[in-house]
Amino acid sequence: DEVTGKEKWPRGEEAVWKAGLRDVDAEEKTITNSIVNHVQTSLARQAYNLDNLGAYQAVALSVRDDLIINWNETQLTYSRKAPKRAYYLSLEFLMGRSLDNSILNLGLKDKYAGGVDKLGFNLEDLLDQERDAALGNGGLGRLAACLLDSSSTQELPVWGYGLRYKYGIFKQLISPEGQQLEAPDPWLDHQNPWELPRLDVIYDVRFYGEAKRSSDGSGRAEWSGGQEVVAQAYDVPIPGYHTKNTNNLRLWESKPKSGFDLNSFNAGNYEGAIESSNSAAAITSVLYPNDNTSFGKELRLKQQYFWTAASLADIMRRFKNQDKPISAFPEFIAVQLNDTHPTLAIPELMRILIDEEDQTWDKAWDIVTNTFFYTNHTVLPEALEKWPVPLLQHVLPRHMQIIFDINLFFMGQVEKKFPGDRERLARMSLIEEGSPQQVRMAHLACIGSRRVNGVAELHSDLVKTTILKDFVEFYGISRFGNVTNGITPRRWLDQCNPTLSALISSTLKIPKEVWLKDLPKLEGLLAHVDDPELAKTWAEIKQANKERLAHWVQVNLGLKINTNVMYDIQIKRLHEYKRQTLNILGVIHRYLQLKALTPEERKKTNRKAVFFAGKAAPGYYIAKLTIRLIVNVARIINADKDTNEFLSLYFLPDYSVSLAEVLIPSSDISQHISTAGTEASGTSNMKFCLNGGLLLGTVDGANIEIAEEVGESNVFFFGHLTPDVEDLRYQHQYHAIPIEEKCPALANVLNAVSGGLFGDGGVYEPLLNTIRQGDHYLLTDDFDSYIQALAMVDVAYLDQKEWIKKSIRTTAKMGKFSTDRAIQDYAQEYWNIESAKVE
Ligand code: 9GP
Repeated sequence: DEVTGKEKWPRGEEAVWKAGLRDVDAEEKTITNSIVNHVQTSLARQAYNLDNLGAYQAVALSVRDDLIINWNETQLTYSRKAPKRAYYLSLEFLMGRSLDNSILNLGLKDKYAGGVDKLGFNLEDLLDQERDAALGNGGLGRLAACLLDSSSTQELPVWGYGLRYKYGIFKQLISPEGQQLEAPDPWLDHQNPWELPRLDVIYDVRFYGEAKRSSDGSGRAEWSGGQEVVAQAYDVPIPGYHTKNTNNLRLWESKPKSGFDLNSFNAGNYEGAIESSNSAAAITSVLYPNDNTSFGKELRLKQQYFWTAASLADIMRRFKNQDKPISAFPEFIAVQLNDTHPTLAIPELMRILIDEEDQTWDKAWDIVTNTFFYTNHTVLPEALEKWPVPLLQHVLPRHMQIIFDINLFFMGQVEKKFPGDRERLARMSLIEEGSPQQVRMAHLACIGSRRVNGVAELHSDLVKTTILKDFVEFYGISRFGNVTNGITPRRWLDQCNPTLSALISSTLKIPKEVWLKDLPKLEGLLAHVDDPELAKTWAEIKQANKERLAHWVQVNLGLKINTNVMYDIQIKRLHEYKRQTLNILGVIHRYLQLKALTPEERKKTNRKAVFFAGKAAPGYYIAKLTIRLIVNVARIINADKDTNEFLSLYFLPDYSVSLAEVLIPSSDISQHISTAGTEASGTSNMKFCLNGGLLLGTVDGANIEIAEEVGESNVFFFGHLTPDVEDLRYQHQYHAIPIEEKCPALANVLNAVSGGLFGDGGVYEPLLNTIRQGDHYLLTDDFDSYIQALAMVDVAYLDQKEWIKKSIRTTAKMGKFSTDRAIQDYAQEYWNIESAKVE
């Protein structure tokens, strides 16, 4: 990807080269030619036995050709203009499918549909052949993918760096008893047309061994021995929307440095011979399936170092090609740390600068602290990463030395500013005392970065007043900021809900190519809220989207769902703080109430279908038990002839980006009901609202900013507020009130479950006990107001006219939540980079 800008036409005849270049603004004929060509050559197949999978592959390869051309021009432009660049380091990129997104962004969807049709295939069927690239757990990984889409769309010189896991997030199966089972996701089995292997972009990465400090007083050290593995790059082109700019996502794969050990092989020790190659390959073999929790596993630490070391080596090589003094590094490079996962990049850059580039400690530290930026995505204690000192010392001996040194300097500065404040020193230290001692990665990320941000206003305030409070007092407030998350409206409106997108264009009288890049333009819909024609079509589209979901469920699960009811959806990782438990207990409460009504009374109630989807971390017992409860409640109430017309319940297995694209446009109401102060932002809340679904939620994360935009009368809020939480938890500990007294409605529901109404006598006790004892997530405090909020939703929904108006108003006010805005915030307020348009 390097061009110096000085080169002449390299070799041969320019005219011949140019005549051979493919026209990216392809005509349908060019498209069919290209598809047929790929069928014949790349796939070595023939038209008469081509199935949908083969046709998908040929189409994908043809689209990839277009992407590669734009990718090349983009890299050429960036090399020639040499602007400051930003690198987004994320251990997760939850990309989902690429074909539909690529042809939409290229503006070629109609032409591809036409071309595919002429070849006897249906484009929608081919789109369905693609496997999701599921290299992430949830919101954090999907945010990274949305930000990349926006970086290309905004023509900003940004690259992503991540890992090419052989197995993405596990496939979720549900056993007949309702247990979550996990199966591997071998997503690369069908070849991945969206990546380009770079056999020549490789770096050695070392682990273990010995670090010897030099005795010459330079502060340098030599790190040798141990294990060396190779990082090889795979590039994934990221097309922008209606622009040639196509950024790069570079994913690393681990490989053995020297095939296998020939000596062992010759000695007949075949297993020993491949051992080292296995252990090298293991590094990028699987994504850790934990969301918002950290486990101190050695392999995870190796993943983190492998990826940061390869990425920094690559960034350094590109920088050095520019022939600039090393001190200019931060003028040309900004590196964003997505959560603490890439924090080892801080000591790694120190190591490179001191041990390899001969910089003094002070100069190196100056470069480092002007290069990195850190985004915090959670204040949950169980998610804040800490690595045991002995483990770090063993795996990365040189980095442990550097971390100790950083801490020594830092503690000196703190002592100077707050003399004698030993408690403060202990709180702020990079090293947490205990056995073993642990390295606090959030502290390292904070002191090694130029700026730190949270992902929604409330969350950024919490970062400043809780986990990093001492650091605000030390550095001053200006180091800390907020960038409220966003979503890309291309995937999360135009692609997943094309009819709504078309209706918006015709209502606004603005082509989608304009408003999809300038989302605040949606506000123009407000002028049409009272238009009965718009309301009618708006409602018809929602209805059609419910039918699309019902069709999906029928085909995939063999269940028939009523489409003439309200759709109430909660889709996200299973986690106690996200309170799927509150939702399912609310469903049971509703069921018990319906049972108690006469048939006549029931007819007056609002009918609804409740949907859940989401994965639980394989080791997260309580979360898995919640899934089991949902599945078994669904079994009972869907079979109850008294009530199933009024209330039905579905747990859709194996939640994914692609399933979200079907679920989100169908929702009337979606639930975002975390305990106040626990959900940093949430992003599916934005997706639902953009598609005209209303929000039922707590005053938490980005829900607050959504309500600020759409107006509180258009959202349904309930529950205690963040400042109450600490007191309530204290009361649970020391002044607990029996649940029967505190919240009889909830006690009644718990008794129904305990009593075996949903079978499985006794299995749910550990889950119910989390509420009866301690109730850390405040279900007993919020249940009554939750039920009231659900009742308000029912009342509001019965007035369909007003409901549709709320829905239009909600979509109209979602302009703020585009990742185009978020990436520009990062570009301007943090990285100081400018766009570099590919002409
Ligand atoms: O839990 C947060 C979620 O609220 C947020 O929307 C997402 C993207 O910023 O990050 C999640 N955090 C993590 O997954 C772990 O820090």
